[in-house]
Amino acid sequence: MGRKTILLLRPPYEFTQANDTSSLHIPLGLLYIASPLFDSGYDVKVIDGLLPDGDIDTWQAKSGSLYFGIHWKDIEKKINLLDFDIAGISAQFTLQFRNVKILSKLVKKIKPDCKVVVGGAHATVRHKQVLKEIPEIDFVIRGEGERSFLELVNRFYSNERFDNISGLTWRDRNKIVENISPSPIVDIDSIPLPAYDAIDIEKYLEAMSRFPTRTYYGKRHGITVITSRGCPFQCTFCSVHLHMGRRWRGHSPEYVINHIELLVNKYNIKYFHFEDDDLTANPVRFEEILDRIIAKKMDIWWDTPNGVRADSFTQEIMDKCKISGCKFLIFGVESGSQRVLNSVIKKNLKLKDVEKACYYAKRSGVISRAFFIMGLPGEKKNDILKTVYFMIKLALKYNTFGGTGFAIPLYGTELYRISMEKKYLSDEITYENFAIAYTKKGMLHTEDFDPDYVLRMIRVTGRILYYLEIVIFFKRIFNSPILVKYIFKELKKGISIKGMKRIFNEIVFWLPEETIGSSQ
Ligand code: B12
Ligand code: SF4
Repeated sequence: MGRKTILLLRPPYEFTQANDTSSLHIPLGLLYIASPLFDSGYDVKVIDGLLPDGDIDTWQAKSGSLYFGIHWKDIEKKINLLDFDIAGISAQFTLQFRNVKILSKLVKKIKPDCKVVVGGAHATVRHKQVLKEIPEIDFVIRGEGERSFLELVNRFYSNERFDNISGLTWRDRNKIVENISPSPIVDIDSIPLPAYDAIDIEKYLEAMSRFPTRTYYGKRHGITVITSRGCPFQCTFCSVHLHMGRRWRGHSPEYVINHIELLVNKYNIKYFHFEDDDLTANPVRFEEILDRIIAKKMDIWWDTPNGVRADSFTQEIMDKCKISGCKFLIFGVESGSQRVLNSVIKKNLKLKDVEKACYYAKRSGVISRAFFIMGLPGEKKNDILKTVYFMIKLALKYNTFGGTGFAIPLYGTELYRISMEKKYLSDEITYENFAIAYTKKGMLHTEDFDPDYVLRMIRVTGRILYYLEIVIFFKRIFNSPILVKYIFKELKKGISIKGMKRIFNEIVFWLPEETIGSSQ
């Protein structure tokens, strides 16, 4: 008997009225679950709907929806070529869940006897609803999938029952059965590295140079690397504990360095987005990772687009961030009101520590930014104003520019519970409303504010910060003949609007360190 093939899939990306930018990234969760399967003798095929195949990358489906990635009919052709009994689909985002539904139906239409398994952040939280709503889905795996998916596959092929696979919710004839909760994988170094060979990384890198990715102006293409899982904090708006747990588990520095070296040596990737839930939870481990990157002269770039806690930095660690190739740090600050941080969000973060971290960053020449949220139940207008002032202060004093998002009641969070109980939702949670809430206008109103007020405050803050950036731009140019020369050189080459934007960013955020200054 030949090797059994397990098919892993991710749907293409559906644009919404509110969200019209695509983002291309490798299907990391699927690569993690693929590794133990390969190690146990299965063959794994990945069909990633997000990776454009051929010339067409954006297309309109019959439903009228606009998509980025591979057309449904081409996904169908690809599935048709494979012989498999089990298909695993990633359901990471609530926003994209209706495409998981379409994909599950497509898989079952082509292969009615196969088993469809879904996993990921959204599926974990909505496991029972997912099975109720979509008869084509047979199993949901909650939480980390490396062990339970392999267990499920093994049992399927040896005709065993699924009763005691932890973290599994499944259809036992007509009943939906919820097995015991998954326990987090404690020794995470025992998890094999993601099976990068299951995809054509070259193709991703090539496509990334044509489409927006998180890498700054395309000099090096970055990919996500996760060095730890879980977060012990209890921020009310956050959902990561629901699938990654509150118990923090870090890979050893050896494991992390091996991982990075594999990506550098085998795939020539030299830019890494560390997107852990809590990268710096153990500052000693974090510092050791930086020490090793420096000692090995790895010549990599890295950043933290997902946000890091500001209270775990010292000047020494910050200097090491700079030397080891940090391109920018984003601090998850959320509010400029200490009251909100303490008793509304429960973030357990002090604003004075945020300022310290921004100060260290400025002194070390590390670009720093910050995430903020507005429109949280319990926040007063006065708190929102404090956030605006704090954002301006960070920009002026430390060159730390903040971005603000609306409070989003993700399923399963404390914020969701409060919003439902107190009827703070302005709109039903539908696909479109969720998408709008991410980018256009929040969906929460309380006794203290409505979505219009929050939108106004976010816009005003954005505008103030925008003008501050322009001021910084000219201040830097006037203070630096090197920059004037640099701009002239670029202009001589004949520069496009895109190129001008790039130079603007370089000057405000990146170049050259000596103009950043080091006094408070
Ligand atoms: C990196 C990241 C991104 C990156 C890239 C994603 C990627 N590479 O896959 C980008 C920038 C694209 C992104 C965008 C967004 N993100 Co994001 N992102 C993350 C982040 C920080 C890490 C994801 C990751 O790579 N984890 C590492 C792997 C190992 O974990 P994993 O993918 O969860 O996979 C494991 C399990 O879930 C499971 N599993 C996963 N798939 C499958 C499939 C099967 C069959 C099985 C059995 C198991 C299984 O097994 C895997 C191994 O253990 C997570 C936070 C988190 N902790 O998950 C948020 C997270 C997934 N994002 C989130 C959100 C909300 C967004 C945005 C909507 C944000 C925004 N403001 O626009 C957008 C949505 C984009 C879209 N497509 O619509 C939420 C999702 C919550 C939800 N219910 O929707 C998360 C959980 C963070 C949060 N706020 O709580 N994100
Ligand atoms: S610190 Fe970050 S990951 Fe941890 S609970 Fe708060 S928002 Fe979530």
